[in-house]
Amino acid sequence: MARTITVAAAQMGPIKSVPNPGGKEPRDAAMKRMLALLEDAAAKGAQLVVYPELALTTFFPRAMLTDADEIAALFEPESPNGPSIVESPHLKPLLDRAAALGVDISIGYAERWTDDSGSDGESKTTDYNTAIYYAAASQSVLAKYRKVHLPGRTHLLPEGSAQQLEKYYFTPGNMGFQAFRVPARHQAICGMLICNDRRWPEGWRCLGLQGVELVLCGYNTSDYKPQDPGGVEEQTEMALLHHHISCQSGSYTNACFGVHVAKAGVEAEGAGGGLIGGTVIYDPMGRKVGETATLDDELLVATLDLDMCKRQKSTIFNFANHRRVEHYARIIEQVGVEEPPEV
Ligand code: CDT
Repeated sequence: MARTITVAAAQMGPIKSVPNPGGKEPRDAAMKRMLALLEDAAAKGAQLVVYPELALTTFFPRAMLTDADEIAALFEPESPNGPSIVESPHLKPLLDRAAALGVDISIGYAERWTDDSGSDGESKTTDYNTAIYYAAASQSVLAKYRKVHLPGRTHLLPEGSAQQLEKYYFTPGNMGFQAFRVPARHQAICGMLICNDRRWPEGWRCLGLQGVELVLCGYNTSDYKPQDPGGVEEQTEMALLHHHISCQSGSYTNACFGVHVAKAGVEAEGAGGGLIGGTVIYDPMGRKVGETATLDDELLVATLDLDMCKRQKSTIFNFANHRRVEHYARIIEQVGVEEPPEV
């Protein structure tokens, strides 16, 4: 039997941040749009719908918020004994409808995790940039991934610059790159990345080494930063080029499909408010399966034959036959560049 899965990449247009980034109004409006995309995807035969990074809110790391309540409103509280993300009023309507339609969901959100891992078993809260895979068959979260590569910084650049403050808001993920099976989808081997992760071959390879067949990745990538060289058009073109290079090479060198889903368009006036589109699916040969054309809510639906991964996994990228790990120590032992001494 063919191991096919019909996937919908649910690109979202902007979630406007005004007047209140985490407020009820933008959340309700965004949920309506996500539900409309889900209905459309299900009508087109999708078995899995993939939404962007931080899909429930505007991409708030473009601004430095300092009010604790305002920040808390952007996060989903979770802890080992509840609350749980599946019960979040901000996400439940989507998951409930997905379960009724028999459609799986992968979606990104801001997670506020509290457990007793503090010193002396004290309560400790950590904020992550997170994605989940929700399976309709079991009505449960099959897998969770916390973004490892956080771009940007903890402090503001000079006024007029586009800001990227993920290091201010989030802690790097602590779950590694864990592939997982989806039983109801022919035991598909899936993995998740979030935005900046797609630029790092290390994460892809960790998934590749687990035989990954389908990588799911939502993103918010800015189109223009006044502090960088080049005008809007030139920078946008470059941002799209680097996005495609990263996604294409990740799929090719790990012999897997990749579904990459944008939140696109202008979310906020001022520097850094614009996000690229370019939602795209690549196949294990590195070929583009399809790409969106707008900066709005737009679906990209494709039926993927997971067995297509086998050819590359058993030939040019047969890792067991060809990898030479005795020469790769530098990759895990060294972080920054160490140039050879001058001669
Ligand atoms: N959200 C996210 O990770 N954005 C980063 C912006 C980095 S600046 C090019 C990204 O890698 O797309």
